Amino acid sequence: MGFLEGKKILITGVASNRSIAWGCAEAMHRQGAEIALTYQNDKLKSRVEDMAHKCGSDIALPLDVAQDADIEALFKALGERWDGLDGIVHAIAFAPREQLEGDYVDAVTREGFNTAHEISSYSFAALAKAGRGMMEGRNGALVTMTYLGAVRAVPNYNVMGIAKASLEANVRYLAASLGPHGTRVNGVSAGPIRTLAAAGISDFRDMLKKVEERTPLRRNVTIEEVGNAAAFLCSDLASGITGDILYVDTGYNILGLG
Ligand code: 0WD
Repeated sequence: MGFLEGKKILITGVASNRSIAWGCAEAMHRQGAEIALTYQNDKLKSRVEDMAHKCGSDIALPLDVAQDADIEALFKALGERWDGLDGIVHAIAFAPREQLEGDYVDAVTREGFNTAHEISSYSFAALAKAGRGMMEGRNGALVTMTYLGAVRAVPNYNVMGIAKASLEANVRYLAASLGPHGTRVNGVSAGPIRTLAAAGISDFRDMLKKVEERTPLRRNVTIEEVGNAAAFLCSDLASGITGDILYVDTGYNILGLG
């Protein structure tokens, strides 16, 4: 029996079979969870529906986190299928491409800053708020995906690093707010993985190579490994853990002079 048997988990941010969200969906399905997926736009609809089927689910719902109406409709639709919710995985981030290259001060704009924060950080609080009712008193958990750029200045990551710092603070504030209602909130800080979102970061290939050369385990992390950690955090095995950031990065974050 899997350690998520009987749990109902909503997973956002599946864009392809390379997505971290897909690693989470597969890992959680393996552990016996019932899965619901979301897709950002109509272009992704049939792909995400097929991926939901692979997890034994027929729940794939639209969600653009920039739209309050989408968030509201998502939980309404989910409520028609499920009597409660035990977990939400937030694996969504976006900044305009020109924000993610070159010098931070040259690149940053008011609009780029606001967009990065709205889509990559506020959306986590928005999902927590909208899902709160369905999760009340079920010992459920929220998990988001963050990156080392939240706490270190990483070349080209720029405004996304500041949005991730906001997201990590969001983890702590949400944990404090939802803990008394029986809901835990944590983040996974993943090492770099080649996904659609990562393709937008300038010199990403170079980043993968540098990590592989220097990190304690001498390899990059996989979506399966990140998914397994997220599955653990959503499970009752992690019942004492909230407000935390778990590094799943083959150890890179511990290095000083790598
Ligand atoms: O190296 C990496 N890939 C890392 C990613 C290292 C550490 C953390 N992360 C984080 C990302 O910042 C993000 O928060 O993991 C999360 C998932 O990212 P991913 O799996 O790397 O990327 P991807 O497969 O592209 O999925 C992210 C998806 C979007 O994909 P694209 O590339 O089409 O923007 O987030 C979704 C979208 O499907 N997304 C949205 N969903 C709903 N509403 C929105 C939106 N407005 N914007 C983006």
